[in-house]
Amino acid sequence: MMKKLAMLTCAVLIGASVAAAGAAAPKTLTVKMNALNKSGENGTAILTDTPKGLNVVVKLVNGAKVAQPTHIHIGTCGKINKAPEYGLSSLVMGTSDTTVPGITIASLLKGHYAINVHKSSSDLGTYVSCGNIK
Ligand SMILES: [Cu+2]
Repeated sequence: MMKKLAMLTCAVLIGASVAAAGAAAPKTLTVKMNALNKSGENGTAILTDTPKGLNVVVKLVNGAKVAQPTHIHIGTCGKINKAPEYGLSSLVMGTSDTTVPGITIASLLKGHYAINVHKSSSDLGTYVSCGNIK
């Protein structure tokens, strides 16, 4: 009798943990970054949910020595809202690592957002790389 109850409890616990894993949003998301305006700055942005917020690591080839302002904007690369929604650390030599508090992969996937890299702080109007968060 006791043995049967223990086995039943075990089965219920396994079932519960499988259900929880299935319902959870993805913990990481890779965004493909595409070069714009002949910059050659292709690469990825890897998004990871952390207890402190959304960690965004951007890695592009052909990066510049000057800081390249990088943000999450509302919209898509084809039709982007010019005002930055969330600031990321500027790219230097193609690399940037930022944790943005208060947002998650799931919250961004509810709308349309894109990661956008600008040529330099003195030439914000020229976009050098962009990736849609989807
Ligand atoms: Cu921007």
